[in-house]
Amino acid sequence: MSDIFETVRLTLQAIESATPDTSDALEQFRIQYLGTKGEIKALMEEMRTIPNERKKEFGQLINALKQGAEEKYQHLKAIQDALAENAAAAQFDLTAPGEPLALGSRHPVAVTLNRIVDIFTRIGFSVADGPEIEDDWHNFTSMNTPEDHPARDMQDTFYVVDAPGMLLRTHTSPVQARVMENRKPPIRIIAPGRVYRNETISTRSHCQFHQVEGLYIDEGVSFADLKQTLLYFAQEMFGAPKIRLRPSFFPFTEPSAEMDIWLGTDTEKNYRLTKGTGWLEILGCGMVDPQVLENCGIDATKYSGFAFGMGIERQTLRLYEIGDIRLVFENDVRFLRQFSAAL
Ligand code: 2NL
Repeated sequence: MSDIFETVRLTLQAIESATPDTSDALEQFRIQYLGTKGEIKALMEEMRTIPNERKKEFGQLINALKQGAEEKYQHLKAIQDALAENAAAAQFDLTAPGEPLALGSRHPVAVTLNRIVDIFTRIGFSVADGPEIEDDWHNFTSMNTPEDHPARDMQDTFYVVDAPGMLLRTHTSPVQARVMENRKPPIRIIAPGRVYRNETISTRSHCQFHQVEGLYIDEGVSFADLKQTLLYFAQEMFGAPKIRLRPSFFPFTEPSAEMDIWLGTDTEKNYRLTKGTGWLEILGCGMVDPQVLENCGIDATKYSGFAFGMGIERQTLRLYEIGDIRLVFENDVRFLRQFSAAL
């Protein structure tokens, strides 16, 4: 009986004087005193041999023992963990060279866009932008698109369900409409950006494209200015020696034309691309319809202007001889990486 109390006292002393200063020793300490087969557990099991009048005293001693062992263990464990962490940190070589960062590359559509912007800014055009969610006026009505025009069809245009009359712009003309409303000529701008078409032909077809439109309004701007400006563009962009303008129709220009560049038929590729004609269609253009000028608050008796528009993806395919437009939308890095040298 007194032996067991003596054992508790000795165990308490042993715990107090223990100095487990390595992680192995500390683990040993834990197993010896706090483990499921440890000394404290064994002492607790002696409870049934203690006479009732001393059970309380014994219980308190055992609790003190258990608490003392646990506190010592937790305290030393915290110190050892902190030391281990410091040791790991000390091994970190601050002078070692860093992990190489993989550099991304510009998307080929962005490269194409930058080139177009570059060419036009060199001859005095500045870049304008505007909202991608537009109203009917700036996207259609101001641009002379009649109420029953097929482009307004739900099949072709994304309308905002909760906002009647609002839509995703189908071209960047509304950017130019806004500039005309807010500025006086001379106006010489290009408007690059995202445009949206509801392509219901296939669920896999893309609904977002990029476009650049250009606008030049001043006193006495003529079709000759249009022709020379676009010839300069064709030369700079594609190295094309000459252009051809074919009559066409757009609701916002009169007269209107499609511009082809001369590729020739001397290579098999050119022959295929131009269907044997040597000419490749690049963009649409024309003299801004006087009604469009008036719609946007510009005096059509005093001013005239030309405008043009082109899809950028198409120019990208041309520039890099990419065979399938889906490649430029999929953004597979194995494809994109090939343009890392481009600007
Ligand atoms: C095409 C043809 C074109 C325009 C866009 C325009 C803009 C204003 C006034 C008049 Cl503000 N016209 N833009 C003119 C002719 C053609 O785009 O095939 N685009 C992909």
